[in-house]
Amino acid sequence: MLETHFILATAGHVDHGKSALVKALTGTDTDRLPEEKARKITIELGFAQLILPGPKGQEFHVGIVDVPGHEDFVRNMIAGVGSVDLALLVVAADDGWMPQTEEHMQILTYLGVKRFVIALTKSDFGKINPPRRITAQIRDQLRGTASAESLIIPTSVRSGEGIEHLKRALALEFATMPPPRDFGKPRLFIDRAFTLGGIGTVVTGTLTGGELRRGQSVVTQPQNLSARIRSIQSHGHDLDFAGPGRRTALNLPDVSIGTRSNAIKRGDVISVADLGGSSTTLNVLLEKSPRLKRKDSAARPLKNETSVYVHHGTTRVSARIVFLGESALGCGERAIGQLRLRSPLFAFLGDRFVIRDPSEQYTIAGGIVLDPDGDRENFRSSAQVQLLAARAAAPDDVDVCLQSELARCGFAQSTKVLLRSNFSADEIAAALSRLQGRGVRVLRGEIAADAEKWRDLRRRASALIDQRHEKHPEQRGLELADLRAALRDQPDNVFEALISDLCENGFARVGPAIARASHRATLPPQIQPAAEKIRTLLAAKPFDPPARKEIVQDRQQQQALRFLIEQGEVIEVGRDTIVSHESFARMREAVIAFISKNESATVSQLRQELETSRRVIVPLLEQLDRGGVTRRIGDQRTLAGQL
Ligand SMILES: Nc1nc2c(ncn2[C@@H]2O[C@H](COP(=O)(O)OP(=O)(O)OP(=O)(O)O)[C@@H](O)[C@H]2O)c(=O)[nH]1
Ligand SMILES: [Mg+2]
Repeated sequence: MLETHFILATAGHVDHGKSALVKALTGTDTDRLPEEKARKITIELGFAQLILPGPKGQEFHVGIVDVPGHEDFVRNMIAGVGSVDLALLVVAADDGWMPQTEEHMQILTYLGVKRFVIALTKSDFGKINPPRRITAQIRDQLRGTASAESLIIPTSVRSGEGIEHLKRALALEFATMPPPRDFGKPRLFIDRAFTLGGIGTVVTGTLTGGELRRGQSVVTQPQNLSARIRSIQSHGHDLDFAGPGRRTALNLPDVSIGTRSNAIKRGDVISVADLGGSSTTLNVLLEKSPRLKRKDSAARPLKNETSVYVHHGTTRVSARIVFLGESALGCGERAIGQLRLRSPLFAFLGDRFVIRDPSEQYTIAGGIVLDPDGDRENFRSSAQVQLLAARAAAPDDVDVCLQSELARCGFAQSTKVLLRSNFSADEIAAALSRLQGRGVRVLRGEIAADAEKWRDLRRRASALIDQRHEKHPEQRGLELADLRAALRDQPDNVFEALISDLCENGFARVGPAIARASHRATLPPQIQPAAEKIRTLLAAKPFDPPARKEIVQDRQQQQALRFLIEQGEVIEVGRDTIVSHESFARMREAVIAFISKNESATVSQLRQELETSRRVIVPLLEQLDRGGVTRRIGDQRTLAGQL
């Protein structure tokens, strides 16, 4: 049977019957704490499982998160609804749309929840307040929203009315929804962390974005702490792996619970190592709900430099808001800004968040992360402003996000670009190939580059090579090490991609240098006499020429010698020993002939045979050893091929 996993969260005003409804649907009492029992309200998140048959024989395994409705616990409510597929918004028939019904609705909207089913609870109170009137009030509240057409189902846990209808309605809703996205980037936002005797640390949360496996190494963010998953459970069942949309418990025996940097706690995120780290500056698109009523305190314009709480995943951190342009954000408005966080968050491009005031009384805004690696100093640089403007208009468009990233940074490793985003590696790769030739270039399959920035880099490189040819026509080209230093040390793979790109476009590698393919090194006339002098000196005593420093004494001679070496006419035998190519070949033959005849020979025998000096023969033999011609055994040389 096809099992699909979804997460549903309740929402709605205090005392409207959320927990009672979850109990009627699942049999689970989600209010477990003594304080919850005593006060008859929900304080902490509660969890239950509902298995629903689908219309086509499928089975929906629904993890339910039951949230508190009381205004003092909105913080817990937000932590429960960070990664939900569907909201079950509860409105009591005897009370109607109330302040936390509204606040929860705004929070869910800020967090991007698009699917709602509305339960009109306590329908047994219908005589006091006819359901039709409340239904009309609810429709009124939903008008113009994504949830305007949501089903409104009267229910009563007293009479049992509507419970089966609600189950069918939920199943039909799930049947039209795609399963939670698996984009290969798992994150489990921890909502509970505790220690079990004999088992050790256990954390629970809603898993999103990818899979986690038993035995897998994971990393806890933001403290970047490694751990290994010993076991996984979901709703009390052991699993080999868990996927997105599942309530998930992980046993992490290697780490302890606490607030120190080597411990984990509620609010932290379990993820995998290759997704980068956390950051303390987020560039974001902020919005303030158009639903806020002008007289509400929450409706006051959000001013630049305000201190707020940012709620992301199951955590919240203090932050200062800095707008890019505006001085304040009013209801129904959007603005690009930067969240300067007091402590780091593990956020992705595309993540949503909620903003509350510092006294934690009001939900005042929400938004979406446009760039998880904000830069405080360069926030208003033109490259940054362009990136933010493009993404603010289309934060879910992978092409836009990719193009803007490359336009800002120039080049990046194609497997690392947009790593901390809600796009999968496949989506990014597909976007890269779509954008090839449209402002983006992919080089050697591994470097993604902004086409214009790449052209610039190539232009700079070819200008440097041409300059070298012009200034030093006697040289074979520009040494790669010099080119790299002049281009301010690009990373290895960018530099290699640049060299191969140049080599496909009119340049060629010549040993450790690069040159125009058409370049032929020539000695300028004023240096030719110096070259002649070197030739003459080397030819006078071909096997025992003078030391290099005696041959080369001025700049012109240095230039001439470099030319002769690069052309292969002169061989550098040792640091202070040069011989002509012809002499080198003859000495090599003589060494081979002598050893062939005698099986082996000492340095001194070979020196006498060649009538040369130790200064020449020692480095010559070392070079022949390195070249695989001879082999040194003790103080004897044999031919390398003999053994
Ligand atoms: N008559 C009647 N009472 C109900 C119904 N559903 C819930 N109640 C009562 O309403 C009260 C509140 O119910 P809860 O389920 O705790 O409400 P809640 O929305 O979970 O409250 P918080 O979690 O604190 O926000 C309880 O006394 C329930 O017995 C119903 O369908 N009919
Ligand atoms: Mg409750």
